[in-house]
Amino acid sequence: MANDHHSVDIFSVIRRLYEYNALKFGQFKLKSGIESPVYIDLRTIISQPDLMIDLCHQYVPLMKQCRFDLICGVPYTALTMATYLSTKFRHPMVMRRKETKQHGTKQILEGVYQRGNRVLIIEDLISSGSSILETALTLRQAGLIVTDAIVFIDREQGGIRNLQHSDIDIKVHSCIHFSEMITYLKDEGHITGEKSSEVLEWIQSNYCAIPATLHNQLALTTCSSSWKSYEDRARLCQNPLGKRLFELMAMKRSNLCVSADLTDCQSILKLAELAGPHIVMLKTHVDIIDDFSMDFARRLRDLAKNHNFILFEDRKFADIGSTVQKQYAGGLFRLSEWTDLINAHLLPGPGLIEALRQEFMARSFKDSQQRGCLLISHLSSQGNLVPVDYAQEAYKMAIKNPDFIVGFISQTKVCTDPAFIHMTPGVRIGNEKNDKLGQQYTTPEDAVQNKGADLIIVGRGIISKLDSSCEEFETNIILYKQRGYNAYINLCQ
Ligand code: 5IU
Repeated sequence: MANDHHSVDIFSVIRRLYEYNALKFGQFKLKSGIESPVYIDLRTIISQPDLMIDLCHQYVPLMKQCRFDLICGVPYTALTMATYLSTKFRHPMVMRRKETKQHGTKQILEGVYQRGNRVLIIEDLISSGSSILETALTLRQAGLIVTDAIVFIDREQGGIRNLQHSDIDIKVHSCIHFSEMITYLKDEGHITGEKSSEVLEWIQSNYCAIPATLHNQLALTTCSSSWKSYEDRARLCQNPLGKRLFELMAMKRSNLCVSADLTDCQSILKLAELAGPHIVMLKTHVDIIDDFSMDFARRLRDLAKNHNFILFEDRKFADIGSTVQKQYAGGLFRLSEWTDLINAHLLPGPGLIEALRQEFMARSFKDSQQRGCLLISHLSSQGNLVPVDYAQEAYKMAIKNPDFIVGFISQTKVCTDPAFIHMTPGVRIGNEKNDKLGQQYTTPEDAVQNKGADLIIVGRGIISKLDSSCEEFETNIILYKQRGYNAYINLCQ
């Protein structure tokens, strides 16, 4: 990088930004709908070339700390800054389009680059980090390496930390922090002490998250470049049940779990018999069965053995460890004696997981059956109150217990670790988009390709055909099996 002899104090830039009305104080409605007492609009400075130049030079010392071949400005505001830095210091630039061109080459990335080139992202300010992430995703999809970004102002609303997330891993450098800027404006008498406290308080209590849809896209992007077959994933699994599940999925060419939400034993056994050849898992809710008996459980187990599928009781444990142990091992249902897989909520904390681990160990010692647990990271129902950071906590819990946590019941990707499975309910082919009681449906393709499902869970879409002819039942279940499996295989292309 050429030496930069253009030295201008950053606070003089801040003062001029304030004078030119690029920093505004008052009441502003943001894109998100939230009212903010401050508004930063660096777009206006394209009409103030001297200020633009002085602002751009603030990036230079930080650029010296980064290793890169190319620079890329986040559209639109930072394009001007990136262009100045590119031409002034002879750094080749690439440009990301915000919208794909409808004609010509349909390129989303303009400029000359080679896979493996390192790109430094230039941005004007960061709040959640979403804009930087969007640009980084496009660059990474083109085979470019993104490790660093530089922003002029860090709004201190969580963006820098958001981008440190292990799935994203971008280090963001900032020329100035929002609080430093406000303190300077207060000390110089441009804003009152009262205004400064109000604005600082507002910033502190308005953390900005990266939208789940974008995060999901990220996990899928990372995934598609490292797509693995079920066989490969079986080899990476540390727990025997997860390993067996991936092996079954590869062998049966199926990623289908049927949810046997039926209320009598006879119908469930009929479903297991008919669905058995096409599924890798049958999910039960034993507490909805009117005539449950351990004899039924044994017959179901025999069918699972004959047709080679896993039994999953969707029990959703959510109590303190000692109660969960009793719920799992005892009562009318004695789940530990016949189910392979159960699931649990994280809300009660690690005691619950430890309780299940102890029970699993004790039982496996006696009967050497493989057992596993899924963590609930999301729910498919509309308006559910599962917090956004639940999925991250689920992942943390899973990596602490890879010997018996098989994966997640999820609606978006929790992690890119191929050893953990993502299973997604709320799947149905047809016109139903919901069931009027909160359930939300999507197609097998959407579940696998957009929501990150490795395995789809289908209830009414399949069991509604149980009373139809055997052919009709079979045609329908094969359709689910093929669409779910093909969606996974298509991801590798
Ligand atoms: N199930 C969900 N959503 C969830 C979880 C479990 O639907 O988030 I966790 C269960 C409920 C039902 C099955 O047993 O999956 C879905 O059945 P339908 O495909 O009939 O909606």
